[in-house]
Amino acid sequence: MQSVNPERKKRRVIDGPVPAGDAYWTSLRSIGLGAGLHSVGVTSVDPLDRAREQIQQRIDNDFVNDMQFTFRNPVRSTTPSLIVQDARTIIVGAYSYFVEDADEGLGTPAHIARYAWFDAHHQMREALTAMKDQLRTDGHRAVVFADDNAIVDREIAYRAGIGWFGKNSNILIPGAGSYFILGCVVTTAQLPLSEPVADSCGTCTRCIPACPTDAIAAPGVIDANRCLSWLLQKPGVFDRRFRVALGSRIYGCDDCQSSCPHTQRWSVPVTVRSPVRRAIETQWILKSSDADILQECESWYIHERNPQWIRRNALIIMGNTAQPTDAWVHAALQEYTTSAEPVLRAQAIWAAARLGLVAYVPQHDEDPVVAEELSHLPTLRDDL
Ligand code: B12
Ligand code: SF4
Ligand code: SF4
Repeated sequence: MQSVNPERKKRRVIDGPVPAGDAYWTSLRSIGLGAGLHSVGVTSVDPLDRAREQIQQRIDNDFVNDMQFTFRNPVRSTTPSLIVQDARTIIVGAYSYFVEDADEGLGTPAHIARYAWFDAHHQMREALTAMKDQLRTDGHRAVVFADDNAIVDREIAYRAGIGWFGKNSNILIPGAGSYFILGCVVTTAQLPLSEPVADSCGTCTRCIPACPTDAIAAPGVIDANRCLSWLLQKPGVFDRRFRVALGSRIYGCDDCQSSCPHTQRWSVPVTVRSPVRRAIETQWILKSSDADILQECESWYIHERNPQWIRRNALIIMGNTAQPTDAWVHAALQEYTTSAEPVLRAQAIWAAARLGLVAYVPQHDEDPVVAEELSHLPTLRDDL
């Protein structure tokens, strides 16, 4: 999720008549679909009023929990006309990230959510770029935004008729589910606007109880204080209340989508042009160098590119899923219960207590974060 878009610097001046209208849209549409997008649609650059109001409500209801992204500057991220001079329309594209499941055969897997199994963003950006290039060739200004804090993607996708807002807050595409990422091309071209599609959740509410932490506060409303997808990215000690629920997740969470009947039934397999990786060995994370972790997790959002947040998550997974008899667990506890980083010391102490390896739990620690952990030690894991 980047905040700086280098393409915005490249501006072109429009001379004379430029192509527009229905026939032009038909040709752009086939370029986008031909480049791998599953669906495309068009919306205006009118302000995203509903998204702005909802962002403000999330802030007022204390659902944001230090997230920055589109919440940092809500007016900017909901005013598309500000991001490309004289823009008239936004072409929105959806790119599938669905790949068939398979066992990675790892001893203690740290599971990755589907959207990060491969670099889907790179593939989507290429597809959007194909449309952008055509627009520029035809004399329009056109800029690609893919998971960029400058614009609220789901709201423009809804307006462009890509799909409806599911109760899990994702955009669901009719007959294709929600395993899609979204991006757009903001352009000066005048194109026919698409119509939003009707809600098809109906009376279904399956995703709400499927969330392991009750993070769906109301239909379409996520409380980031409880959402594992955010807590895995957030810096600091992992919220104690949700460590057990984290299970073996290392990055992202799929439960509110994998529980959805539309997504279960209709997901659209994508052709992947890079290696697919569904999980990483937990042991590997805990013994690898900073450089190796950052390289392995290159496309992930990692706060300040600091690998300690990935190690923190791996320590929780170890506490939740590893066997206390494994030699690597002892090596990791030895290293991390004496780490210079209080956050890692605290998480390692939690894992040691969960695994019943209390010999690694110190009596005292001067650091307030670790001292707090020592006064809230968890009970032994149920299966041990
Ligand atoms: C911040 C963020 C997060 C945060 C907060 C999520 C959230 N719901 O706000 C965290 C880190 C938790 C997160 C998690 C995930 N994210 Co995210 N995230 C973003 C980001 C950067 C901004 C989202 C935003 O602005 N939210 C603002 C709030 C107000 O929007 P909203 O929650 O969607 O609210 C809308 C609905 O409530 C709707 N609405 C209003 N009234 C009503 C009433 C009803 C009944 C309903 C149903 C809806 C509804 O209108 C609101 C405004 O549009 C976008 C990228 C971008 N630049 O837009 C990606 C994005 C939303 N994330 C995405 C993905 C893939 C995910 C994950 C699936 C990743 C994973 N596997 O872990 C999870 C899904 C969690 C979930 N259920 O939302 C995709 C979504 C694709 C899709 N098909 O919808 C996006 C668009 C990235 C991308 N470019 O593809 N994400
Ligand atoms: S991503 Fe996971 S934790 Fe977040 S709302 Fe969905 S199911 Fe709940
Ligand atoms: S599980 Fe049901 S309620 Fe939730 S998004 Fe899917 S169809 Fe909608």
